[in-house]
Amino acid sequence: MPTDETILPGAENPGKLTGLKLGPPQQAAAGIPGVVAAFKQVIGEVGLLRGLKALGKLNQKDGFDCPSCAWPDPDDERSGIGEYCENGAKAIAEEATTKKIGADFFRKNSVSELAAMSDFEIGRKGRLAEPMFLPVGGSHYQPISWQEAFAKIGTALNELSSPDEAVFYTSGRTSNEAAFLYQLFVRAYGTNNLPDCSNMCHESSGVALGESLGIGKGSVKLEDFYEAEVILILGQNPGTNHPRMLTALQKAKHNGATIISINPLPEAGLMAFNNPQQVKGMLGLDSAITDIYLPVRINGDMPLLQAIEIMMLEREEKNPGTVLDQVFIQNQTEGFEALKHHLQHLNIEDLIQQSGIGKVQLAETVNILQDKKKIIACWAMGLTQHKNSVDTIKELVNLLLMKGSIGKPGAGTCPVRGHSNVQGDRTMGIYEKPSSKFLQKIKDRFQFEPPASHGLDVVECIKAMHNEKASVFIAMGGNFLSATPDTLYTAAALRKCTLTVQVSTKLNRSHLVHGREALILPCLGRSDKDLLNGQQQIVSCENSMGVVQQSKGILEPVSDKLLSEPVIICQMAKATLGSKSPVNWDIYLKHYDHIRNDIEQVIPGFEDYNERVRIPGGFYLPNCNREGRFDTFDGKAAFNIARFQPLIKKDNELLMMTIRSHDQFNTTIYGLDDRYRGIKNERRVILMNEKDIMTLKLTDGELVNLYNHYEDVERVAYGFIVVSYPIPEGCAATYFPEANVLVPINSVADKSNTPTSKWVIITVRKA
Ligand SMILES: Nc1nc2c(c(=O)[nH]1)N[C@H]1C(S)=C(S)[C@@H](COP(=O)(O)OP(=O)(O)OC[C@H]3O[C@@H](n4cnc5c(=O)[nH]c(N)nc54)[C@H](O)[C@@H]3O)O[C@H]1N2
Ligand SMILES: Nc1nc2c(c(=O)[nH]1)N[C@H]1C(S)=C(S)[C@@H](COP(=O)(O)OP(=O)(O)OC[C@H]3O[C@@H](n4cnc5c(=O)[nH]c(N)nc54)[C@H](O)[C@@H]3O)O[C@H]1N2
Ligand SMILES: [Mo]
Repeated sequence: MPTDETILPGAENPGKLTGLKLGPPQQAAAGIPGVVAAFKQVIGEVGLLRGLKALGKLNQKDGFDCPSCAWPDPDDERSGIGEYCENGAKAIAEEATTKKIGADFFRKNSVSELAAMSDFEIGRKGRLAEPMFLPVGGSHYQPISWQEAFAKIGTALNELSSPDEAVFYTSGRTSNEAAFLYQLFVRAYGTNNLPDCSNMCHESSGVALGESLGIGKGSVKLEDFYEAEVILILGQNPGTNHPRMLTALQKAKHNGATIISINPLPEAGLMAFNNPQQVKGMLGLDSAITDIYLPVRINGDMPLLQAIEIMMLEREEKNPGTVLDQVFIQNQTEGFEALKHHLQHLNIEDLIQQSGIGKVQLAETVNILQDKKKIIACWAMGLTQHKNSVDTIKELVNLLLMKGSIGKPGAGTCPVRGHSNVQGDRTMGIYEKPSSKFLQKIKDRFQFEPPASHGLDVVECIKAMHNEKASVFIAMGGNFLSATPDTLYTAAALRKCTLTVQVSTKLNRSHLVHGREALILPCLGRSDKDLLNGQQQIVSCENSMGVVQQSKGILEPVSDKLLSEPVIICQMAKATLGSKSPVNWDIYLKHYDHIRNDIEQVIPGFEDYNERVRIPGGFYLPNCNREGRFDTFDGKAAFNIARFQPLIKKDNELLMMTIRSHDQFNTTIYGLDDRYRGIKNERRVILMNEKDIMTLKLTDGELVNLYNHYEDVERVAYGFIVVSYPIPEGCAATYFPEANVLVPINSVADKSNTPTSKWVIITVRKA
């Protein structure tokens, strides 16, 4: 029988390779194979009737918000064929499955037996069906009543010598209503320890945009795509992670936009797209998406952007007023002269070399950009998870500002969010560093003094648990153990806790790597019907473009023992705060309209929330950039000066990025294929350039171990198969979460503290 010590937490079992099959990477995304794959999965897991019912309401105005990514829905008409994508359908198959696990399942399967299974196997077990408790030293989870579970949480929290010894994690699927209540409970209890998945995701974007443009969110609307002249896509794989974005790109292109993709990998969806909702796509005829593909080195984006800027400055000098928007620069920005001076003293040859892009392609890119005024920049994790991410994103902002491409139609910033309500959770106050303005609003409305000192983010809270400064861990969704860096370190941190509590829909590894006592609290998902006192409730979410709209689940829950997240939070709060609670939780337990009434009083932009959330399609939140303003301290957009620090690594070292396959949603593994990249039936692979494979005296298909030695600690990921792939020399790619063991806890982005999941130095040795 395997024991906890022999299991590598968070990783697919390295002893169990699943049998790699390789094909050529695909040239185009989606089309019929995508639809077939999605349908098979939904019908298999959910059943025909329930499956069709769910898909029919997915992303419709009277339906529920897709629990997959945060890409917006069209404001006007929504497709009758279905306003969803292959991977949205897979998310539904995962959530709406009729399989369930309860007391019986946990009696038959010990924690260590479950921990020996792969993430893929664990995910297939079904929906969590009743609250479960693991006592001190217990080998099996046992059933527990909701009342007892809440009492245990209340007791554990009240026994701490300070509220700061507890941490409250949130993943980005939590609705606005649940998120608002959660932060309210946590602050009424007395701490700002509210780490969330954002800390590992778009935090670098929030910091960079907030400092340079005065708002941490993107500025574009979907319609802007249809007016843009150029769309830059950096560090993003929309074909897999935001498939409906391809429809927008296709339309943008049809309207004349040029699309420039900047990515170490030639991702299928970026290259071409078979739109399954158009006859042409059904017939398998693709539309090319990318006009210029720049195969940048990992983290070569900043030098690339600087080289582009230098060339634009030179062309502007030669023909003043033809390349840059001088009026905009003059009136709306500060710091341009300093930036110009800085760029003129950089060596463009060095920058080009560090970016990995050839001069011809660079010139071609500048030729396109030089006379364009309406540019959209889209980006995701390929820009946010490096040491210098905040500066790279500010460099991208520099480019947009030089062109006056912010605050007008067809132009602006588009950080493409991940989780479907990650942006809304932040708006609701899930943030470890709340502003004093926000806290004052809480105080005004609820008449208590919320804690003012900053709380812990994800990395800080892992360290606090490791150092025994925090000992109760509560998670509103997510899979903390597998999503976070340095898996063994994080596992040790969680195991030191006195109590770990997971509010979850599905079993995951964070239930199996736990504190001395552990609770699993099963909740309703987005697609489940939420009845309160006989009345069906709605919740709401904010998408990547700041639209807030309602979401109404429609499926019968698989078990009558599930509670909604808002109800679970109210009950936790009541059990913890008791009669001294400054907040009346019972009123929220009557109807969620009461939650929205209070959100309206605390958070700007939510006037008449209950009315407006019921308007089909929802409403836009205010956005200063979109309105042509910059809410910085002086009202101007700021150019930023950054000096790129080239990576110093040894000849035998590679720079590794950890990425998503086509068959996963973060730590949820839908299947073992990465269809677009031609990799099938195996996740323990490392993609390498063929020259590196030769130089390191390895062979394609060989079994290797991966090592990282940051700060002299050896981290090992065992049992990966070498796959020769078109990736720049010196770079490598593995899948998240298998390779998270290698991401050092102390390797974080400056200013945002985001783990550098796409910037890990490794060595590769034969296994
Ligand atoms: N189906 C599905 N949808 C999802 C998710 C999922 O797991 N599955 N996850 C959701 C979440 S939470 C998020 S945050 C998003 C993630 O969406 P993405 O950011 O698209 O996801 P990643 O796989 O992390 O891909 C990053 C991309 O960046 C590239 N890249 C890596 N390093 C660099 C670099 O240094 N420079 C440049 N220019 N490119 C680089 C990689 O080659 C890859 O194409 O997707 C969301 N949607
Ligand atoms: N190495 C590496 N690490 C990364 C990344 C990377 O690119 N590389 N990406 C990072 C990013 S961008 C992100 S966002 C994080 C993701 O981190 P998390 O958000 O913590 O992880 P998920 O895998 O999305 O969480 C999945 C679990 O959420 C639960 N769940 C699903 N739906 C619901 C719901 O409606 N309610 C509740 N309560 N629970 C639900 C299920 O039990 C499921 O097992 O990972 C980060 N980690
Ligand atoms: Mo994310």
